[in-house]
Amino acid sequence: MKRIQALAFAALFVLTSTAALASSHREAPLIKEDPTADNTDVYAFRSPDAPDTVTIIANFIPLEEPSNGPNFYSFSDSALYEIHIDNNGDAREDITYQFRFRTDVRDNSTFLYNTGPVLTLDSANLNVRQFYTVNRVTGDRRSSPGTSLGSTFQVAPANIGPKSTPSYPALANAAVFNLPNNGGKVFAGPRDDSFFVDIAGIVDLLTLRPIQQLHAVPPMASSAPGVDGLRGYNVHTIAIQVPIASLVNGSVPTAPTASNAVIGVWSTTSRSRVTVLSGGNLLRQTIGGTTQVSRLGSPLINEVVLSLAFKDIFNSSEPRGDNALFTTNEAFRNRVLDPETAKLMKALYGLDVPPAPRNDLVQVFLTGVPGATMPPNVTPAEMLRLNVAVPVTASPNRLGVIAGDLGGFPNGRRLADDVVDISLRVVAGVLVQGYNKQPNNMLTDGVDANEVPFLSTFPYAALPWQGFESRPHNNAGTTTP
Ligand SMILES: [Ca+2]
Ligand SMILES: [Ca+2]
Ligand SMILES: [Ca+2]
Ligand SMILES: [Ca+2]
Repeated sequence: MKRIQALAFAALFVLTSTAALASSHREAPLIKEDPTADNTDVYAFRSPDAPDTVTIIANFIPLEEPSNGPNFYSFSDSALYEIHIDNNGDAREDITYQFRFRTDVRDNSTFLYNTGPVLTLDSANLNVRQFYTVNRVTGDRRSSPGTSLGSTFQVAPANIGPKSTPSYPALANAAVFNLPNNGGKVFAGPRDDSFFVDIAGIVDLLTLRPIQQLHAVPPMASSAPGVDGLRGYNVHTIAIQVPIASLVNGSVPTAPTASNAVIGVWSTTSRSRVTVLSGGNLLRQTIGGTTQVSRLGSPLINEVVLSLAFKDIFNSSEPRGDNALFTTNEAFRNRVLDPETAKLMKALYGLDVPPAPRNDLVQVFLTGVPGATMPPNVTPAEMLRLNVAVPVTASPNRLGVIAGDLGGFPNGRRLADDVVDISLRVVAGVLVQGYNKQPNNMLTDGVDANEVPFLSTFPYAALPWQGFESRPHNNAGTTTP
């Protein structure tokens, strides 16, 4: 009986906390009903091939099945997608890039997405096209419409198959556009999901397939590898590459200790407050202002840390409100200071984890790490913090800072950073003296890398899986035609 109670207790932990180790895919009750607005991951890093720039990538639409035609996945024409940057540590955005999409159908007398091979973006055979505008707002994102950086950028089309998109890499490359005044580059379109994780294992009571015998001395790693649950699936990516000079407050910092070296990055999606559906030809109209429905910075907090009670609140909140919530709401504060996932590790695996209060997690989640990613006079807030003066690492380590690679997570986040393993180990206490020990510092889901290599140039994320040959999860398809 006691064992059943313990298991039920453990199951509760899992249900309320770890399902979401899939970064931010369907992580909260309301957003899972709205995939086109669901921000799955945010990345921010100094560009390895253009180190005077920062690349920011925001992914949307979890678990896109690549062959999902004829109405292929697209960005929502009625959503506002935004990337925010706080460059002075006060938890308020100083720069916002806004993206608004519109779909153009050449001929609505056919149901076809394309009426023949599509070799170029302006091909007359491409019946359904999506275009977008980019605006740059300084200061409060709602205070002004900002400056238009262009209104005719085209979204890369779907990777359909050998007859429709026979030269997909060139087609997708044509969807990389320059921003005006040497302001950088922009891309929007489908890509392989850069995130990698054994979702199935983690939601099955935090099963870490490679680590079956944590109590053995030394702990034994079995030969069972993890299963990348996102293998073969696509997402929709918005990527920008912009000069560091255009992001920081003041001149470009030359040393990581410079007072303006750390920027905070997060992405949001907003929708109209009112949507009216009417019969007849099923008109859908939106009325009035927008409200935020998705928020994502660090891949950790709304996943590993927050309970169901806070997940929808988080998606509608802004970083400027985090500190008040943290200081006045005991339940919220305890999510960080005494996290469920750490208790779960103790309950399920008997792991020796640090006792609460976990001030090490406050640094990782809310303030940045002193001497690395914490701005001076920081207002605690959840965002992805990047020190833009830390050099690009020549040979990156997937474990980032905890493995001594200061160019990776939680100093920003690169595509190949294994944030699941890093998160498991950080929650298990590897940043706390006395807890950086086996097996705490061995935790892994057994998926160490994306299933296909990332690109060496912008937009870095791998090409999307092709519909015709796709076998999601079994990896029998190809990302190129
Ligand atoms: Ca999400
Ligand atoms: Ca600010
Ligand atoms: Ca992938
Ligand atoms: Ca991993």
